[in-house]
Amino acid sequence: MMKGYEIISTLTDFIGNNDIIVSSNGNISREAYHLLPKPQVYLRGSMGLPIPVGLGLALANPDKRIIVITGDGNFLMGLGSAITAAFYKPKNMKILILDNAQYYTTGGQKTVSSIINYTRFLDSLNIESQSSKEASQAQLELDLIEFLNSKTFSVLHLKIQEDKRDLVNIPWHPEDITEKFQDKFVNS
Ligand SMILES: Cc1ncc(C[n+]2csc(CCOP(=O)(O)OP(=O)(O)O)c2C)c(N)n1
Repeated sequence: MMKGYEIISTLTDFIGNNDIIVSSNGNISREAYHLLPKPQVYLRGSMGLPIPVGLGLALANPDKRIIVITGDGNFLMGLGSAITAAFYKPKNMKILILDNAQYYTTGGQKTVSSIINYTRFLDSLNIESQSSKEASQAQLELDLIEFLNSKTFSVLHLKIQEDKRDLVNIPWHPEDITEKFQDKFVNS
């Protein structure tokens, strides 16, 4: 299994100025802050928000591609919003689930993600999706290309290994993040 940061780092090769990345709070936002071009929408504090925030951005900005990176804990906490997103299916919205089956950020407590058959669950919502466990680097690149270039709302679910990287927290307050994001994407 790959590690979350290897996947986020690979993603950097496939994104451009037209993309807005929304990352879930905790470790994933820290990785996104360290690895992706700045600024992006790094959620801090509350869990469960990456899909609702991503959905709002996708519906309001049809000319931009919105890529949500979410941990499985965040995905489960905001599950209702995943179903709302599946209802609206904005074609410019892509959801990458990094599933380590734990709340890594707060000490590795187990989530209940392992009970979900993601392929069947996402199929039942008529979502274009891929789910994988043992991706090689080459396979990951192919999966990311297909996921990002898909002409429709799509989800990529990847089982990952925990990170064990000690990253410092994002040095920007939420207000700074909003301001920098607006400067880049709204006022330009
Ligand atoms: C509403 C809420 N509950 C609990 C927390 C504490 N908390 C912060 S990050 C996190 C874990 C997030 O898990 P996941 O999305 O799976 O990402 P991972 O940490 O595994 O990368 C928890 C429990 C919080 N910030 N907000």
